[in-house]
Amino acid sequence: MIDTPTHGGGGPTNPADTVVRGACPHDCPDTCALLTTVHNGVALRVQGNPAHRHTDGALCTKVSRYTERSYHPERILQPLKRVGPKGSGQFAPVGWDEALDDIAARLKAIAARDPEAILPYSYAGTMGQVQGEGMAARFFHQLGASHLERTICAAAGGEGLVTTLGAKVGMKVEFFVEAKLIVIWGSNSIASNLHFWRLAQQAKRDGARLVCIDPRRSETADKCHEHIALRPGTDAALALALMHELITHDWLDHDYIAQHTLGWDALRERALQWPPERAAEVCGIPVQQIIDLARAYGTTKPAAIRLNYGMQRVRGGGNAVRAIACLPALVGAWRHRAGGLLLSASGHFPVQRAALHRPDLLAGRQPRTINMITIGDDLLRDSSPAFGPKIEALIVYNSNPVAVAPESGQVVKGFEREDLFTVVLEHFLTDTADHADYILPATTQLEHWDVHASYGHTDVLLNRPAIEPLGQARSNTDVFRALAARLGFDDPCFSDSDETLCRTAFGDQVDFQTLLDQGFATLPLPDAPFAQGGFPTPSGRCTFFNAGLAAMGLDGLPDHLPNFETPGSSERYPLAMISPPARNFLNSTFVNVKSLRDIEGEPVLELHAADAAARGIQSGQVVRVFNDRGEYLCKAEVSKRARPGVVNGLGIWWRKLGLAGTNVNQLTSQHVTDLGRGPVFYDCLVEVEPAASPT
Ligand SMILES: Nc1nc2c(c(=O)[nH]1)N[C@H]1C(S)=C(S)[C@@H](COP(=O)(O)OP(=O)(O)OC[C@H]3O[C@@H](n4cnc5c(=O)[nH]c(N)nc54)[C@H](O)[C@@H]3O)O[C@H]1N2
Ligand SMILES: Nc1nc2c(c(=O)[nH]1)N[C@H]1C(S)=C(S)[C@@H](COP(=O)(O)OP(=O)(O)OC[C@H]3O[C@@H](n4cnc5c(=O)[nH]c(N)nc54)[C@H](O)[C@@H]3O)O[C@H]1N2
Ligand SMILES: [Mo]
Repeated sequence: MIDTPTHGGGGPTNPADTVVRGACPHDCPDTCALLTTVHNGVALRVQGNPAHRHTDGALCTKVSRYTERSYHPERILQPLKRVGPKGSGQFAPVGWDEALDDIAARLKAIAARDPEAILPYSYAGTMGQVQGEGMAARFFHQLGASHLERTICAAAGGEGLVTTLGAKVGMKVEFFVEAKLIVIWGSNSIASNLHFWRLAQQAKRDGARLVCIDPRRSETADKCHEHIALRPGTDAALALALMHELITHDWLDHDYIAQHTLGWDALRERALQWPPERAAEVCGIPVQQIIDLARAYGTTKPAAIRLNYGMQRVRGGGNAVRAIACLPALVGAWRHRAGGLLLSASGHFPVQRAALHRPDLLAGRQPRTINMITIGDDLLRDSSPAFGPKIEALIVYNSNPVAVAPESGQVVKGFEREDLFTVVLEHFLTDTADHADYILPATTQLEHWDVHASYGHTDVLLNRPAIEPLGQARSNTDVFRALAARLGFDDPCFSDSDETLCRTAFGDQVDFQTLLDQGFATLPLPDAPFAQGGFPTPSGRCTFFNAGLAAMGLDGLPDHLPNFETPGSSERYPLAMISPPARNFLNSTFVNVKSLRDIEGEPVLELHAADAAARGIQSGQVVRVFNDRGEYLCKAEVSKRARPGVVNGLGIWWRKLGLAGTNVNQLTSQHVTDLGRGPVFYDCLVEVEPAASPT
C-alpha cells in the first residue's frame, strides 16, 4: 500500500519517513502531482512533486495545507443519523451496518415503485476517475436511477468548444511559455490556475505582451500589460469586433482559413456587422482598446489565448466560447505550438467511459435526466407526466449543492422536505450534510486510490493512498460496493477493487506501470495539434458555421447574446453581480479550514467608488445585497477591482460560516445557458444597501 521512498527535492528528511506519490484531487486546471511524507502512519506534509514538469515542486497555499484539512478536528469519522428536524444539523452516531442496511432498504422500496425517484447528486469534490463516478455510475446505472446532467461548471464552454473545434482540446499548456502575446480571457490565473501563471510570467520576462479580459481587476489583471474590463457577458461582442478588425486590415491567414475551416463566408458577413464602435458600446470599454487588441492579435506571432470558464457563466456563454475559439484559425495561430487557444484539455484523455461507468447495466432503460443546476426547483416539483416522479431520494457525494447551486433559497427549501430521503457522503458537516438523513464519512485523497485526467495539462496522474482511512471513513467506491451487495447487484463489476478501477479508467491507452513507477504519464500528443488542421470535427475543420446547430433551429454562427439580466433592463436592480472564486477557497471546499478562512477574512462585496458613494456605502460596512430571489449579507469593500455598474461577490462561502447564514448563491438564478444547459452565475442583477442592523 505504501509507495517506495523517493529522493530529491521534497523527499524525506528522516530516513524512517516514506514519501507517497499522489495527485491533487481538486477541481482546478493544474492537477498537481503530490508527494506526501508519512511518518509512523501519519501524513506530515504534502508537497508538489518536482519531477512532474507542470507541478514543478510547487503547490498553492490551499493544498499545501491539505494535511490540516485531512486531520481537521471537525472531520466526520463515523456514520451519522439525523435525530433532529431536517436541516437542523442534529445527528447521532450509528454503526456502518445499521446505516447501510437502512439506506439499502429505503432505496429498494423506492426503486420498487420507480427507480427514477432516486437521484445521484455529485460533482467535482474530487476529480478522480475512481472516487468520482467510478463505482457510483455502475451503481446508479444498475439501479436505473435518474441521470444527473453535470453542468454546473463547464457545460456551456464545453459545448462551445465541441461545436467549433470538435472536442475539449487545445494548445499544450507548456508552450504558452514561448508565446509573444498571451490573452488571458475570463480567468484569474493567479488564483485559479497558478501553474499556468508561472508560464505566462516566464513568457512576459521573455518579452511577451499579456492582456487580461475580465470585468474584475483581478490579481492577474494587475500584473498584465493591459486590462480590458468589459461588462459581464459581452465577450462574444468583443470577439466579433476583433474579427471585424482582422478582416478590414487583412490580418488573416487565408491559406489556413481555406484549408482548415468551415463557413468562412458566413462568419465574415457576421463579423462585419460588428465594428469596434458597436462592440465598445455593448462591452462598456473604450473603442481604442478593441482596435489595439485586434492589431496586437493580428500582427503578433505566436499568439495564444488562455480562455477560462469564468466568461461562460452567462446566457450567451456557449456562443461567446464559439466566437473566441474561431479567432486562432483566422490568424493561423494553430500553426505554431505556442499559438492557438486553451480552454480545456480534457478531451485529449482516452478515458474508457464504457468500461468504467458500465452504461450497459441500464439494459435498455433510459432514465430521465435532471439538470444539477435546477435542483432547487426540481426538488420542489410534484410528479407529472412531463417531469416524471417526484424526487424521493438524493445521494450526494463530492458536492455541496446547498452552497454551490444557484438560487439557494429554493435549494434549501428542497433539502428541507421532510419526505425527502437524503444521504450525504462527506468529510465535513457542510451546509448540504446538515440536511442529510444519513451522513457517511468519506476518505480524503490521502486515504484512497485514484487516477486523474486534467483539464489544464495533458498528463495522467495516479494517486496512491498515503495513510490508512481515518476513523471509520470509507471511500465512495467502498460505499457503493457495499450498497450494491445489499441490493443484490451480482454483476462481477461490483467487486472490482479500487486498483482495478484505476487500471480500467484508461485501459491499455496509458501504461499503468509508468503510473506506478513515477506517478504520472504524459499523453503522446503532437506539439502543435492543429498545425495542419485535423480538428476532431466531422469535417476535420474548425467549424465557424455549424450545420448541426442550425438544424436544431439555433444560430449556426457565433453571435453575441445579451445576458438574461442586462444592466438597464431593471429599474430595481441596476447592478450586475459576478461571483468568481476566492483565492484561498476551492469552490466551497476549504472554507472551514481556519487558517485559509482567516486569509479571506469575511464574505466581501467589491464595489466601485461611484456605486458605493451613490448608496452611502463605505468599506467595512455590512451591506444587504438583494434581488427578487433573496438577500445576501456581507462586508462592502470599495475597491478598484470593481468596474462601475458591476459588483463582485467573491465565493463560495459556506452559508453557516457567512453572515446571517447566507451566501452569494441566494441571488443567482436557475436560468440555463444558450448551449450545454449550463449555469448563469455571472448573469445576475442586484441592488445593494447598507444593512439595517449590522451583524
Ligand atoms: N483558488 C481557486 N482556484 C480555483 C477555483 C476556486 O474556487 N478557487 N475553482 C476551480 C474551478 S471549479 C474552475 S471551473 C476553474 C476555473 O475557474 P474560473 O471560474 O475560470 O475561475 P477564475 O480563473 O477565477 O476566472 C473567473 C474570472 O472570470 C471573470 N469573469 C466573470 N464574468 C466574466 C465575463 O463575463 N467575461 C470575462 N471575460 N470574464 C469574466 C471573473 O471576474 C474572474 O476573474 O478554477 C478552478 N480553480
Ligand atoms: N456563485 C457561484 N457559484 C458557483 C461558482 C461560482 O463561480 N459562483 N462556481 C461553480 C463551479 S465552477 C463549480 S465547479 C461548482 C463546484 O461545486 P462542487 O463540486 O459541489 O464543489 P465544492 O463546493 O468544492 O464541494 C465539493 C464537496 O465534496 C467533498 N469531497 C471532496 N472529496 C471527496 C471525496 O473523496 N468523497 C466525498 N464523498 N466527498 C468529497 C468536499 O468535502 C466538498 O464539500 O460550484 C459552482 N458554483
Ligand atoms: Mo468549476
